[in-house]
Amino acid sequence: MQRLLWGIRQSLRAPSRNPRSAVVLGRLLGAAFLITFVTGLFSHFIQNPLPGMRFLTRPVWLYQVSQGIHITAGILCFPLILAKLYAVYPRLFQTPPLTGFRNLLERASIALFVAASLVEITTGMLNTYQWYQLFPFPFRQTHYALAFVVVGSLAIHIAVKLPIIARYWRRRDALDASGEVAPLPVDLEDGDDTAGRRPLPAAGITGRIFAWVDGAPQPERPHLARRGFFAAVGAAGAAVVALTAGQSFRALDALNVFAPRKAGVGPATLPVNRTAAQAGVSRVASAPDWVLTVRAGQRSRTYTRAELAALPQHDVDLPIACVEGWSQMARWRGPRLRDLMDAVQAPADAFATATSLQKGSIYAVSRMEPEFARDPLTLVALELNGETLDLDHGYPARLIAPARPGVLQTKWLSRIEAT
Ligand SMILES: Nc1nc2c(c(=O)[nH]1)N[C@H]1C(S)=C(S)[C@@H](COP(=O)(O)O)O[C@H]1N2
Ligand SMILES: [Mo]
Repeated sequence: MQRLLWGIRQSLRAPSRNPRSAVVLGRLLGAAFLITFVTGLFSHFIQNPLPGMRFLTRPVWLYQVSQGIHITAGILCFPLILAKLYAVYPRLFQTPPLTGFRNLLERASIALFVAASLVEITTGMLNTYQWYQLFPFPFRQTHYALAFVVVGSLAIHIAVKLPIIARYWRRRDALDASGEVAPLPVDLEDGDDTAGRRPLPAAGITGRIFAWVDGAPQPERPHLARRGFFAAVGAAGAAVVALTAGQSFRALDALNVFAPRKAGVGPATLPVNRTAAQAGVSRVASAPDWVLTVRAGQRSRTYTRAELAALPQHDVDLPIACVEGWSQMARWRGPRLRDLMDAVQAPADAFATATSLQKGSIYAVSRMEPEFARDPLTLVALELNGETLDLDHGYPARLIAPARPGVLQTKWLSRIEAT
């Protein structure tokens, strides 16, 4: 039994577990969380704008890059958070388990932070594979709400740990003359409440167990050195990023092993997110009597596909940039939305609400701010990469606009209303 405890202590005392490692990892993790939070808010508000919100329409790849960063930084959180937990988890077994109010706050906020962030990144990751069915709650609302729990508990955690963070922030303060990480000063130990005092002895059986653990022999030689630890974390981080980021960043496409979609695979070489069959529109979307209705107040017009094709046609290069992280540039051709809006004399500051033939899906309607509706690059697309739009890409006609998320690029259009 003493041997077993000795083994536990040995592994808990790895030199990579020290306040400096915790601070360095914390900084990286903090940066990754901040980046995912900010890009996440952008994605949230462009899909659910508050009244009066306006958005940039250039660069056309703004959403593509922002969401690519969101997913990539989110994936990077996995190795970072595991490393951070590895570096600090012996703290779970501190003796005694609570030393005061500050310590209670610290432990509660870290418990909440760890739990919320693991759920956040795991469901986010599953969502990129479209495995929404795996959890019994709506993804979008949960992901959004949890983000605030994560950021809030992180803020408390940082506030409580600030003295330690400051003490170990700079390398030259963190290491002593021999290059070793300086031991945590007694007054910075978890739970400042006990500073300068002996911790209260824990009572009863738990107290005896803790005393026994404390009395176990100390390890003589470290296990895993600090350098090796950071090299391993760096390699794991680089690997998960390199093996998935290709879905968002073309330069890494060849390495895109794990990400769910491959560039260039699909009709007209563009991946499909939801097929016509999955959306239940195959029959209505291929009906010969299809028309697009465009309305502004009392004025309305209908267009057959041939009539749309007879309007002035424009070619634009715009990406499909899915919230799930994959994206791809494509060439689209069709009439401008603003020409259709003008034909029914829609006011210049009108929003455009596009409705799909698809029924009962949140993707079936997309509301567009005037800056997108009036943009010369916003088309009712009839062709993709030089071919008639495939049924799975939204035939007979779909919306395509710059700097917007894929979910708002509505396929199988039925109506466009100026609102
Ligand atoms: N009507 C409708 N439009 C839709 C969708 C949908 O499910 N239904 N999916 C959206 C999503 S999530 C994306 S990423 C893009 C993908 O376009 P693509 O399938 O042509 O690549 O279409 C969008 N348009
Ligand atoms: Mo999407």
